[in-house]
Amino acid sequence: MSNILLVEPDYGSKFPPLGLMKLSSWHKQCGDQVNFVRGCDREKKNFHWHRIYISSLFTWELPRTVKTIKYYQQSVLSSKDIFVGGIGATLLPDYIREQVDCTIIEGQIEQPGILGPNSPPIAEMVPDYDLIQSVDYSYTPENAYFLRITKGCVRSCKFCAVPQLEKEFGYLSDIKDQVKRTNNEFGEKQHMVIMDNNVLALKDIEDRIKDIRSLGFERGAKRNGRMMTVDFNQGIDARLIAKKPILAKLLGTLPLKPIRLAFDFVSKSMERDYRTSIKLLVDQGFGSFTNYMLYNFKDTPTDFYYRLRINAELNNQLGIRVSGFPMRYIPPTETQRGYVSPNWNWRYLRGIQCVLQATHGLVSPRTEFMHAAFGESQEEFEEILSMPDRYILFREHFKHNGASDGWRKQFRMLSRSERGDFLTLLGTLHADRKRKDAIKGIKKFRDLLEHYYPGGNSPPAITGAP
Ligand code: B12
Repeated sequence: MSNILLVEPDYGSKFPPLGLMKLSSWHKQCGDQVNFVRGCDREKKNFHWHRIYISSLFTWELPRTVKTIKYYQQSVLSSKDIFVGGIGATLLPDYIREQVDCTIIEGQIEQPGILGPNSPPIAEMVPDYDLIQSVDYSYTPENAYFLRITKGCVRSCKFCAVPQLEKEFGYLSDIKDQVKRTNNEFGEKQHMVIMDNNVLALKDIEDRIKDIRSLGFERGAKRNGRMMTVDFNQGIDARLIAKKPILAKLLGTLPLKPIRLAFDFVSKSMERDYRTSIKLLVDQGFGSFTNYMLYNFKDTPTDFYYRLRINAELNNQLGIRVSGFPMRYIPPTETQRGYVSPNWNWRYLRGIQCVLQATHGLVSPRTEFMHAAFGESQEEFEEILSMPDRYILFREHFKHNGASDGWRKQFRMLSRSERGDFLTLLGTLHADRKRKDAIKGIKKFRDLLEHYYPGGNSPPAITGAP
């Protein structure tokens, strides 16, 4: 019997660490003693472990992941007994390798023998849902199956890491089998989260949807008096639905909540397909959408505002709720969150983050709220994003005491090119460690800067804003 420690670095994680949960199932089957912890834990560090597994997720959390690996270095006989895997480790293994000695497992564990002579294909294991009960951290949604039917994607969007992570699109595993095995070991669950990258591209999707229904997840189904739901969490491909309207009909047989599409860029065909697929889904009785909207990639602020307007228009036209879920692009090569694409500037990105802070990341489907949050015109949109954080976050308060009106007056006196210079200056100052000194030397824009850095000082940081 071996003593096994599974560690999820203490970054924010919505979903449970499924990779570790699968590893747990395997080790428990082997009769090993399995422990799970989040982050750096002194008690666990002081113990001797035969093996430690450390997961990784987003690349911008790799610095914290490396710190965690270093923390547990003395808790194993050899640093090679620390196994590190998951998405971050697959995308940027060298970042880890250059800083700390450990065994890095890149990619999916679909073959036997990867973790030792008799190790099984971990990807096929049922996650150990009991594992996460041992920590005082809430993963959401609770009481859900976390499933994958396919791997990879038929598209190769330049902004997406999936082509690197899962090279070929294909069938992964039988959902009925996954659910049955989970039920046998952990009991039935109320909800289903399906994490496929692009499930609708499956040729036999009709049969797979039938599988979901056969597991009791039919439109309107209840369990213990409560609605059962299915969430295709990564969104479904509007372009495929527009091309094959039967897909909307099939989806209409499932209890989808929320229903997620993506509107990631502006092009004539994308806009047409997006509108068409929403209409097709509305015909199936769906009235509430949460749609991913990528920004800070190749798009411009104008494109972004245009997409917000289309959502507002669809709300009004069809009497539905289309909430936008903006997703800020961060290249898969980045280990920090600060990336600013050439078409954007730091202030605008920060402005969007501030607007979204109050709404848990969602853009309200109601036109009047959308207008209040992001402005009634492109010009107003850009003006709102240019404002100091405090004026965006506490708009009513600063409007009331006149501070934001004072700012607006000064800002509107700038020419278009001066505004560009000013926004660039704000980005530079944000990154400047000796900001206070730098501000002292600035003459132009002096009064306006006072709103952002009163007396050269930074107002208290706004959590969540990069
Ligand atoms: C589910 C998911 C989410 C969930 C949350 C996940 C979580 N745990 O909290 C939600 C929907 C909230 C989400 C949000 C976002 N996500 Co996301 N998400 C995913 C998705 C679909 C799956 C990740 C996952 O949980 N996999 C579960 C594990 C079991 O699967 P696996 O990694 O395949 O596991 C295998 C191996 O990796 C390995 N393994 C796994 N763990 C371990 C551990 C050890 C020790 C070992 C040895 C092996 C091992 O073995 C497993 C079996 O083979 C991936 C895309 C993908 N296809 O992977 C994107 C992905 C990770 N997300 C991504 C992004 C960009 C985002 C967002 C930033 C989107 C946005 N712009 O707002 C947000 C960020 C949220 C935040 N906190 O800041 C990018 C990350 C790129 C990057 N630079 O890191 C990805 C890769 C998607 C993409 N299209 O590019 N996401």
